[in-house]
Amino acid sequence: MLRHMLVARGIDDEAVRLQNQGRVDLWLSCRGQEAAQVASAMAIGDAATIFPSYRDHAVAVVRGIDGVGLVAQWAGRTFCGWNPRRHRFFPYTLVVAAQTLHAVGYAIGRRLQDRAETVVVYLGDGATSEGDVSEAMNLAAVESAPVLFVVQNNGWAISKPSHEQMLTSIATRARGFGITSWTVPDDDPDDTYLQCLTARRHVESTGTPALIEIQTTRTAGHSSSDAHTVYRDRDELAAAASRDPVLRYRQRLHDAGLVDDPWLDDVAHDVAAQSRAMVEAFGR
Ligand SMILES: Cc1ncc(C[n+]2csc(CCOP(=O)(O)OP(=O)(O)O)c2C)c(N)n1
Ligand SMILES: [Mg+2]
Repeated sequence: MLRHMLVARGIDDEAVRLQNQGRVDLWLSCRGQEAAQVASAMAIGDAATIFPSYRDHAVAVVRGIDGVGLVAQWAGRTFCGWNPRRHRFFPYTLVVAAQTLHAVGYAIGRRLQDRAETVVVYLGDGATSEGDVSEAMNLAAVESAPVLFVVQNNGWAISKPSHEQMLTSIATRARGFGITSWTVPDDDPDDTYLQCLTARRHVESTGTPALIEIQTTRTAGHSSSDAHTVYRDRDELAAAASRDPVLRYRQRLHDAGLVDDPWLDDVAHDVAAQSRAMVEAFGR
């Protein structure tokens, strides 16, 4: 998990630099959400088909997609920088929440083809304010579609705080559709992994949907076109940065003797190679 988190952070940082240089048109950073994304993706494993939103770069990294593939769309080179079938990772969906309907429809379709498979869809807290998500959850529930909804609740839909979007939690709302659900704080990647594993096993063993709401914090703005310090409290942002999940996990594993400096150097070498490839592909 730590390797994937560090690689995702490196790709994100390089994408931000390329955007600042005008080489990439737009970038939506996942900075701070790496633990939520990597832990959930590792728990989900390789077999399920994933329908991502537009910010799930660390999930993509777990699925073997590299920085060049991830940034290609945002540099206007392609509609999708990877092979969705080979990676079992569908193209990013920028129409907020639409991927939830794609996921449920896909799961039902695969069952009709006698090729039932577990499907996972990633979405944000703001997406749950869209009617599409209510339709998707209800359809998944009544059709017993094996879909795991993974919600990253970072507390914001651009500048709209979660508490102005809903009066109860997303996990509670899922139960209203008859969907089993859990809420997990993503402070600890190991806990998130275990909770997501429970959710995955529920979907696999019952063939019914489930929802996991991961409470996370993004320390970057909504996009490279956003000035989030206009609407976010600076002290809260500074506190979040000091609890950075990537740095804390690295420190914890290092202190426990689970990773050492040569291992970290090896990961840094991978990160540098990805950065060079991205600069080569988009930097001129
Ligand atoms: C259907 C639709 N409405 C509005 C938008 C503009 N928009 C893009 S992202 C976003 C907020 C989504 O928030 P959330 O689901 O919490 O995801 P986050 O950006 O926090 O990861 C909005 C309103 C859009 N892309 N699609
Ligand atoms: Mg959000």
